[in-house]
Amino acid sequence: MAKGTAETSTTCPYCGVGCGVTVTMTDEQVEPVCGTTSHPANFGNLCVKGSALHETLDHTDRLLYPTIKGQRTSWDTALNLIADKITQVISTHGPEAVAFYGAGQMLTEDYYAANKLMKGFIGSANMDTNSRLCMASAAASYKRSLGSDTVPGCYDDLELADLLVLVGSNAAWAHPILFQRMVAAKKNNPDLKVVVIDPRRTATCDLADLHLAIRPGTDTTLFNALLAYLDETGALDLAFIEDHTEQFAETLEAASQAVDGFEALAEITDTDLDDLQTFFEWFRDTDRTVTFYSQGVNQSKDGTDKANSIINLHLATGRIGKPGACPLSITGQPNAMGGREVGGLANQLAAHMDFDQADRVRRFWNAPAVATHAGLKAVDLFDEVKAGKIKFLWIMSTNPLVSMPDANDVKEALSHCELVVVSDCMANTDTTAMAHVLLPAAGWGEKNGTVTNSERRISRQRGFLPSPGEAMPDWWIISQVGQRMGYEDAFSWEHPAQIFDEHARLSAFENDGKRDFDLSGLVGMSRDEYDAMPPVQWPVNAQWPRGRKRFFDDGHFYTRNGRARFIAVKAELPPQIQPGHLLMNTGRIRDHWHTMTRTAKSARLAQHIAEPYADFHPDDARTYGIRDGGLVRLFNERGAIVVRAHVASDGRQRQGEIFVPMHWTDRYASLARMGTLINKDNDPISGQPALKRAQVQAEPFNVSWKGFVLSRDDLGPLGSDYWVYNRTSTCHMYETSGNSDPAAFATTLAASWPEHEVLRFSDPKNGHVRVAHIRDGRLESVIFLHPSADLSARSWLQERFDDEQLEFADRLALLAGRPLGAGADKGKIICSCFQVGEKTILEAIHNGCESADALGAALKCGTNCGSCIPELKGLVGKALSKA
Ligand SMILES: Nc1nc2c(c(=O)[nH]1)N[C@H]1C(S)=C(S)[C@@H](COP(=O)(O)OP(=O)(O)OC[C@H]3O[C@@H](n4cnc5c(=O)[nH]c(N)nc54)[C@H](O)[C@@H]3O)O[C@H]1N2
Ligand SMILES: Nc1nc2c(c(=O)[nH]1)N[C@H]1C(S)=C(S)[C@@H](COP(=O)(O)OP(=O)(O)OC[C@H]3O[C@@H](n4cnc5c(=O)[nH]c(N)nc54)[C@H](O)[C@@H]3O)O[C@H]1N2
Ligand code: SF4
Ligand SMILES: [Mo]
Repeated sequence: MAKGTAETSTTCPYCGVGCGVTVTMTDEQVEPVCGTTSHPANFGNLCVKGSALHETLDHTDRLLYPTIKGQRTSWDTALNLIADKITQVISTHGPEAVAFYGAGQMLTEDYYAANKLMKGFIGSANMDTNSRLCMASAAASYKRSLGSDTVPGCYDDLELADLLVLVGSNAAWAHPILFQRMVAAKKNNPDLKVVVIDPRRTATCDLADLHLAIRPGTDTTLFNALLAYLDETGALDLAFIEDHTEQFAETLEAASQAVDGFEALAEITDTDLDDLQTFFEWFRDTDRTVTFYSQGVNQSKDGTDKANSIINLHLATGRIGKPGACPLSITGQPNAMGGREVGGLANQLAAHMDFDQADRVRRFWNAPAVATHAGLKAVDLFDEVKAGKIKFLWIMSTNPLVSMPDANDVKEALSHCELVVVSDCMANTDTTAMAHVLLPAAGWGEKNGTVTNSERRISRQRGFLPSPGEAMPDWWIISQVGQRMGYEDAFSWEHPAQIFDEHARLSAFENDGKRDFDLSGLVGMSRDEYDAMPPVQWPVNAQWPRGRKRFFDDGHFYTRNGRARFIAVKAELPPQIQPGHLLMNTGRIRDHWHTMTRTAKSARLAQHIAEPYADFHPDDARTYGIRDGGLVRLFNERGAIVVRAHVASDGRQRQGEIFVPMHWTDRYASLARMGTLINKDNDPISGQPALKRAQVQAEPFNVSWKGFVLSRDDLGPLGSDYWVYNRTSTCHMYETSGNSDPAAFATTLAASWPEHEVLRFSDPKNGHVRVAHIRDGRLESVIFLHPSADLSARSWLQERFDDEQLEFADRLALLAGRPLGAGADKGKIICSCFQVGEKTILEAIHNGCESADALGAALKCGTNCGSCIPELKGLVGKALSKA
């Protein structure tokens, strides 16, 4: 290592794959991060979000100091205010009037502290988390069936399987490193078949031998029919059913009533009969089957049943806990699993214990008021806030004004609460705007602790940077409040290692093999041992000192009688779509993370998809008069958004349905919080909202001009009818459109620019405006507006923000937007890692690079993280079919 260089191994803060990341600091500079070769989740690979981590660490927009009603204050004042308010609310209204709302992005130690304070010392279980929106149904289904919230398998199973069934998962974009492992597995094992079950044809389908583009919500019917088919064709593992399970007969009976034959099934699921038959045969004939599922399953009104219908299939065939055979629900957030372990959800207590074990937890914590019954789940929790019953609400590490269903109602709810506290790293999220007290949290790279990934693997997050301003780790903030409420002993930790130790001891407390979650083997680690702790899959105990890959291979389950339970699930038909409405499906894109507070900082990530959009089937676009690339207004009785319309002429979108990404907020777009359109329907068992479903109407959003604004400074909300904010590597960039007079809009934006610093081109008759602001020879801003011209080429203008002094020729060219002479534009960036644009790629295809590999060899695109390979293949396919 070079002089002044330090290396830290830590874990990626994004998705539940939980990749190891190695960070090198050279003279206090963070070098581009790499994957940790020895980490068993990723073996050195990183996806595009992971590899852009170092680009998100600057302090722009960071929340630096505690504030009360917008005024800076000291930690002491803020913490005392919170402790006093909680104490007062408890004494006047009881503990049920206090609530916490956390996230699967808190570290286990943070989460443990918050859960202990609420469920042990405040005395209610009103601590819920955004995991309610994410994997509550998966957790509920495991508990119903296996007796515990235990993920049976591991990532290696993906490589050992002969059949991978991906249900409601767009792993290519949402779990890219696991997707790459699947891609590699298929290369190594030509017999491996991949089936994708998703109403949309996503990038994940690139790997599919079979894609079932089912009618949304018909999964349970499909899996019930499959169970009946397995029975009819003699494919059940009768010995396993007999020895290790119960309730099979009634479950099969219910499943058999699902549909009558393939034709009926094809009709209900709106899929091809032959495809269904193929899928059923493959499932019947393949012992090594992994069913990998995510939000298309969980975020449904019947999410728990859907998940159980999958688990039923695996129990019926004995395909659980065996190499290459298991149901594998995949978690989204880096520490969704850790949240489940500490009891972050309102219906759990701690360390996989339920409220019937409250006494055990009380004795361990020596706590005065351990909650004895479940608290409010997210949707109900915010309803109670709105009803004025919750007087104190503390939101940590999540942005519910964007991510909750009926997001405008959540906004209104917060305005009814006596005290809203928000802990976040960022100052200006949609949710921080509603807080009375803001607490600056230390972010990734600044804090220490652990996270657990989708295969139960606990990994260390290690800090390598100081926190800016007065930001502090969440566990510290929470324990300070605990101390100030009078519980000095219970919250006296000085380091997360002590919290982890307590967490491990609680998991071991009076366990004796009765509970799946057991970290007894990690009790009593020294600080050094904690710091050096390698990634390990729980449980870690005397029987499994190095962790356990798979559960249930021994046929033992954590139900009272040790048998797994089949769950009879009745498939409900999806609701009728009202005439004139479209079914809105929502989800993720490749390069943004949730509400974008971190990924929007990386210019590279912003390029892949720069605007909020809706994918339309061409027939629907025609019906509603929507043009590809035009703006569309989506609305219903709850809200409205305006996004870019993409007309999917490649068959990726089913008719009558649209897809809208979840990411854009009021910070990044004029009107794009799609959560405002979704109602509060949720699963009766898990309480997980049906976030994949809303009925909306669509109409063109007509504008008379469009254009862009580039600026050295962040201009905040732009004030035009439509705008979207993006960072570029040199400046801030707004896409904008409007109906008002474009010249007047430009004049308002330029109001503060001294006239002698302004270059102007204006053709008011044609609505054509170009303005540039140059100060001391440096470019400060440009505004380009036009009713119709294609203003997409702008990379040259962006580069000018890097010039200390504009060249004379460039000044002349400024309002042309391109250098005098030619200057090629790369087009839309497809490969973020190597900044390879669509135009460059199409040109290379034209010149004979007719596969993703050939493109990689010529342009390097797709050769680092590989996330863009499906798109490269798509471009090749499209170009070749055109030719
Ligand atoms: N790039 C990126 N990656 C992420 C995240 C991110 O924000 N950005 N977030 C992380 C988090 S927290 C999560 S939870 C995961 C989510 O990961 P995924 O669940 O894979 O992602 P989504 O895009 O939410 O939804 C997956 C698919 O469900 C499909 N679907 C909708 N309705 C149905 C249905 O009725 N049946 C079936 N079978 N499918 C349906 C959708 O069309 C969609 O393609 O991603 C994680 N990874
Ligand atoms: N319609 C629709 N809605 C959805 C979904 C969907 O598919 N469709 N998906 C749902 C799912 S699965 C999820 S997981 C949620 C995600 O939704 P959210 O949790 O609301 O989204 P994030 O942007 O991840 O919010 C995390 C916040 O925590 C802050 N933060 C980051 N690190 C820290 C830290 O260490 N400490 C503290 N205190 N703050 C920190 C970030 O700046 C950010 O403001 O959205 C849900 N909502
Ligand atoms: S797949 Fe990408 S986002 Fe997910 S943990 Fe790995 S590097 Fe991070
Ligand atoms: Mo999630």
